[in-house]
Amino acid sequence: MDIENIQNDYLARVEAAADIESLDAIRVDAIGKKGEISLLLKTLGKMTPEERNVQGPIINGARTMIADVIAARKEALETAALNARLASERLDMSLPAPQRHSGSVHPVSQVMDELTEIFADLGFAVAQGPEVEDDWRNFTALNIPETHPARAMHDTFYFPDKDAQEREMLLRTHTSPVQIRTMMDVAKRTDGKGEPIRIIAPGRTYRSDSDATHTPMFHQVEGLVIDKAIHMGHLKWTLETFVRAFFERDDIELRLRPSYFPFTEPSAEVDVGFSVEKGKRIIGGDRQGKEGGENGGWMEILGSGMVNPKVIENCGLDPNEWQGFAFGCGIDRLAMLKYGMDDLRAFFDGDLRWARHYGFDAHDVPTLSGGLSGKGAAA
Ligand code: 2NM
Repeated sequence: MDIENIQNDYLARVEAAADIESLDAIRVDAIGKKGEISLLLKTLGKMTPEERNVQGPIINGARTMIADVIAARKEALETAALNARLASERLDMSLPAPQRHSGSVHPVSQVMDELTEIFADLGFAVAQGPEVEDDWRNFTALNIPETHPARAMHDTFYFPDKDAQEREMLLRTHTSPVQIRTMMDVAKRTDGKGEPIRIIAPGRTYRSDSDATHTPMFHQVEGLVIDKAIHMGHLKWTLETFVRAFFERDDIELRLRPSYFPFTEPSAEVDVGFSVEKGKRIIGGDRQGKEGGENGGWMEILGSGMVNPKVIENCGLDPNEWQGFAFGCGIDRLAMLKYGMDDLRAFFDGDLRWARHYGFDAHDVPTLSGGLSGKGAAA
């Protein structure tokens, strides 16, 4: 076959090649080691110089031409393949993204953050302490006598063994030992001189109690203000301001009723007024304070009082110089009242459906775990 025909034959096959694989097969057939053109090139050596001068350029020209055409066709096929991929794999950015389950903030954490923020605005710092406490900080320092029912085995989770210093150890039954620690730290740091204190202590507490309204672990927030001339008026204003900020309404009334706690004197239980709207209890509103509970009434939410001078003395401060108020309340109950849950036990069951329903989006308020970054730190 004449070289021009051979060349045209390959050009036609290259033109017809539908993919890279068949193109490569053509390359091997034509200019591969044993390809048709390669074999023709080898015949040059046996030719006379005159013949070689004529055939050399023709055969080499055919080789170059076929190689170029194959390269051009290969590039065209690759471009087409890439375009096909781009078309088929294109992402439609306007399609809705698949639903993702993100975590949510537990109502207890949410309420702790709300409390922290409200009290930070009133100048309170957050204080924390261990959940495993000694009997002295949890009870004795707070003027709770050995015979007090709260000390009995059925209320308190005691550890079977004493600690290295022979102290009776327990799971704290309230966060008051944090206040004790704070006052003792101040007494130590100021060499008994003392200084003003404004703290809240939110956290886990433990009592051996379990029914629809009690879980063995629950959350409390307690507050403590110590200064030279603090009185019950400051207590009432502080709690009123807190309750109105927390429930986000200005028409909430407070009622203080005389009560008794060993660690405060005088002591008061604090009720908030509620109304009934569409069969549901609302904190605040028109009918609050109406006795009976059908259209409104009082609901107890806090305990409080002026810190017993014995407690201040137990912490190493001079009760003739320093006085103040303290209060305590249940965080879980605050969350139920504000966000409408009715079963406390569901708080700690770990059911994700509950967590998704009652949980909150991650937010940006200061968190206890993140610290307060100086905001509202004690004077
Ligand atoms: C309450 C009610 C009344 C309280 C007292 C103290 C301390 F340590 F300062 F004496 N901390 N918390 C207190 C007072 C707690 O909870 C119902």
